[in-house]
Amino acid sequence: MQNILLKETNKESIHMSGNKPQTIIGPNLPNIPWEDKPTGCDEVLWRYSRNPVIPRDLIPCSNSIFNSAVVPFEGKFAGVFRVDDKCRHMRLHKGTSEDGVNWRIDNDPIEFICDDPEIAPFICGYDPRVCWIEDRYYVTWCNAYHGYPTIGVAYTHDFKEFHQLENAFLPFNRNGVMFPRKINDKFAMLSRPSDNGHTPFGDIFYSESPNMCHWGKHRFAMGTVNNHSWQTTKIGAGPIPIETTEGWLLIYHGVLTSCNGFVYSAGAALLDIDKPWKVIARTEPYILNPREMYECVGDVPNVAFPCAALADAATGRIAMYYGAADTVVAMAFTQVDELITFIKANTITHG
Ligand code: BMA
Repeated sequence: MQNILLKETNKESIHMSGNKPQTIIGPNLPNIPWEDKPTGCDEVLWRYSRNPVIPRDLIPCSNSIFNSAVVPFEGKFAGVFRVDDKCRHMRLHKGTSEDGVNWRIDNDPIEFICDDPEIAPFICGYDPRVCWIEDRYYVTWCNAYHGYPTIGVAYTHDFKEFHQLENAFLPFNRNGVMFPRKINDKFAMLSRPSDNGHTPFGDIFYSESPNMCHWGKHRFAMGTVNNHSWQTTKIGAGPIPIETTEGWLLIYHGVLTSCNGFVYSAGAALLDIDKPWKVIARTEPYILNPREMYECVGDVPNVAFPCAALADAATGRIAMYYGAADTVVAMAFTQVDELITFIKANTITHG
């Protein structure tokens, strides 16, 4: 399990960083997947040369495996994976990995332990995120409650038993993404109120909770950008925000509606540490958009949908996981100082 005492180590590594600023406030994770930026690449985020890392047919039942969440676990890695099965039911499966690249995913879906029959029936679940807070891993996902999408919540200590809690919000909502520590003594979550279909709108809101059951103090955080950009139609939080000395680093998805349908790209923002609904800076250009074959061709073409990131405070390395074309899982890398510099240099000044 992660050790929050490591935060102390990282304060040291910030001071000891010499001429390269190291700005992640979090654990040192020297074993996260990594590949140096290819020579000649001028992107702030670069794709893994072995993409996609998880094929659609990794397990017998899978039609596709994508939009999935990965965390450090007991010195290795664990995750919750979106598996659409061959009946096209949307399910959540757990998995483990020694290296964060090669995964063993359970053949059977997670069976959540829930003693409340009002919320226990599992209709479908998708787009999970996993977040370590204090003493356990919290899982959030898009859950169907009476058939309507909302934010499902569960926790696990061991990636064996998953205990389901109350849904965080009323329908309709998607992309519930928790912060990795309490903020102002409250649990904190970003979400994207939506509709019962493919949602042709959507902004990101911030909510807090004293107990992981009752959520309130909802604040508008970030909206779409109405000048025909990659983030014009809707946006949604991606991986768990990464704490840095410059603010919360949030990677998020944005959607453009083309004459051929939605196009999902990714951008990044810096949010205020104590009031994360205040945006410090936010990229006008995308940092990743669908252009490789595995991002453009699949069950839903033209989708790059980030759901997880591993960050090593000592080196500033970030390894991001994203679903590609609603079919496979791919990875991309960046350096925290490079990404923060890019966000500040390319921030939106309008919209
Ligand atoms: C969204 C979600 C995502 C999916 C995306 C593109 O509404 O369903 O899971 O990746 O659409 O199809």
